[in-house]
Amino acid sequence: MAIQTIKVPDIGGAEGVEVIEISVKVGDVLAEGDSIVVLETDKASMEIPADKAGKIVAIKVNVGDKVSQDSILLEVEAEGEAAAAPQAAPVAAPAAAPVAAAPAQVAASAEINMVVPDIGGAEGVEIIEIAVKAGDEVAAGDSLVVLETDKASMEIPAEAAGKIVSLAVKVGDKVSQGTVIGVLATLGGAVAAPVAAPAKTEAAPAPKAEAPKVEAPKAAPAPAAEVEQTGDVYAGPAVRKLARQLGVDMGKVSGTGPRGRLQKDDIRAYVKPIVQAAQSGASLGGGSGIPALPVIDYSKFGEIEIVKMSKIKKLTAEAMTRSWLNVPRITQFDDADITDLEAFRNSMKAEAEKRGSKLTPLPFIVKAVAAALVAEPSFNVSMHQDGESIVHKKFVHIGIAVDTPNGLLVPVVRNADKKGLFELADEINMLAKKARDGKLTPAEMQGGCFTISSLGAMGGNGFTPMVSAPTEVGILGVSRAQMKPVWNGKEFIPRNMLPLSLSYDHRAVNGSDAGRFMTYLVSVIGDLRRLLL
Ligand code: CAO
Repeated sequence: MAIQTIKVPDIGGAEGVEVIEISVKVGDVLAEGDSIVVLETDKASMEIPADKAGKIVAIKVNVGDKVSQDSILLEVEAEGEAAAAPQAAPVAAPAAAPVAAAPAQVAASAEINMVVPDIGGAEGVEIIEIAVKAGDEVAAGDSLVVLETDKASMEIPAEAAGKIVSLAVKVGDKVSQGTVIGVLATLGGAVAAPVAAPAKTEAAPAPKAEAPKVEAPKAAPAPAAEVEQTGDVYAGPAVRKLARQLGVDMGKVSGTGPRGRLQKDDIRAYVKPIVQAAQSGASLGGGSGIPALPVIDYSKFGEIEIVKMSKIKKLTAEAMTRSWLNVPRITQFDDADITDLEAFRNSMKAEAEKRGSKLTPLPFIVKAVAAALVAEPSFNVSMHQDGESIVHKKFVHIGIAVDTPNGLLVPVVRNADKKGLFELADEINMLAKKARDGKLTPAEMQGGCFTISSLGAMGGNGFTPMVSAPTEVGILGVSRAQMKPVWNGKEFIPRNMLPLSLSYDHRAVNGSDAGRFMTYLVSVIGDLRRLLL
């Protein structure tokens, strides 16, 4: 495969033009016409498209470099003979280099027809934006309409100052050189710009078949500030097109390019959270107005590997973000004294083993939580989607967070308040095994009223679990029990203390409800005889 260079085409004689953006990287496979760099004079920006297809093997310029016609930009490994037309065909024309307009037709009444100037021979070019309306006063050079081919967008400026009398076109119309855009009443009847110039000039020779890759062919040597902006937006044609395709109001997007120029990634970053929020179906609120996170290229800092997340991890990430953004969450901490519970559990171990059960502290905690949900029903609710009502549940189904190789799953123990300790232990073990084997059914993960997330086997003093919204309003985090000195009024005595963290949705649950729930829970765990009361 031959290595070929891509050079700066004819940019209308402009010299030492700054490279403000490099849109590609080594290894990218270019198609002909793909934007590779953006150049900028003090008056205009120009996207330089590839005139050859191929894989980029070297980039010969850096942002900030100054280039002129024939400066080498890239080296590509061209695909076969696919190299495109020779350099003679320019793809960029500087706004500073005037492309003379078709002659304006001066009416005796000082009203002139505003017409589409020479647009490089392109025919049937779509109007994508109309920047003025009848009655507007314009200065010479003000943008009237924006045209777009599939490769370039062009602003058509007013060639004289005056008042727009009428418009003859609308968005979506197809126009060519000479098409009348509307009628302009010129100031004092004078047409500011010379109009007799031929359709083409040396400075902007006609490009190949398509329209020139310019941001604004000028009908007259007008000030080119508008070239880079429509309204307050500073963006190239490819970015404008993407924004239009996605229905994005570019004025709402912050540009991260040089001098605030909008880039495609800015548009994507703006759209992504909106789409994600819409897809997540979050109905109890929304994440609008949340600024997008910047896109970071970590390979700049060292070697990296990108691994796709499992389906479960992706769903968990979505659920966590939903919860984080929608639920005003509070977490309350306390320690439960499990000295007696542990003594009882150890005394039951042999019996448990005999019947094939594994009795960890967890079934005791499930039993205590079930009792707390009955005693303090303020936690056994969901926020109604109308945002004004609370759904009270007359059943006690408890979710158990299970860590699996593919991510977090939460199977649900149904009617936990009506089950004995061995039954709970067996069911938790069965569900945890099914979760790890990837055999849980959707029904086994639905209907939970409250979740317990136990990291007790792993360690830690406490954590702030996330409420599973919208179905639940509370979740209990269980950390590792340890012996601590506890003051009994006379002396410090060693007690086995279990750290608990209770997170709750403060829309549904008040701090006093949470305080009562936690106090009850701690008292039951501390003395299981309370379950009999
Ligand atoms: N303090 C001290 N020891 C504890 C404990 C605690 N709070 N909880 C459990 N242990 C002990 C158990 O008694 C057991 O020891 P023995 O074998 O000597 O009895 C050991 O730790 C291992 O317990 P286990 O993990 O096998 O069983 P479990 O009933 O405690 O938990 C399950 C079951 C499924 C909840 C757990 O395996 C699991 O997956 N936990 C992770 C949950 C999770 O990821 N939560 C985070 C969600 S948010 O990201």
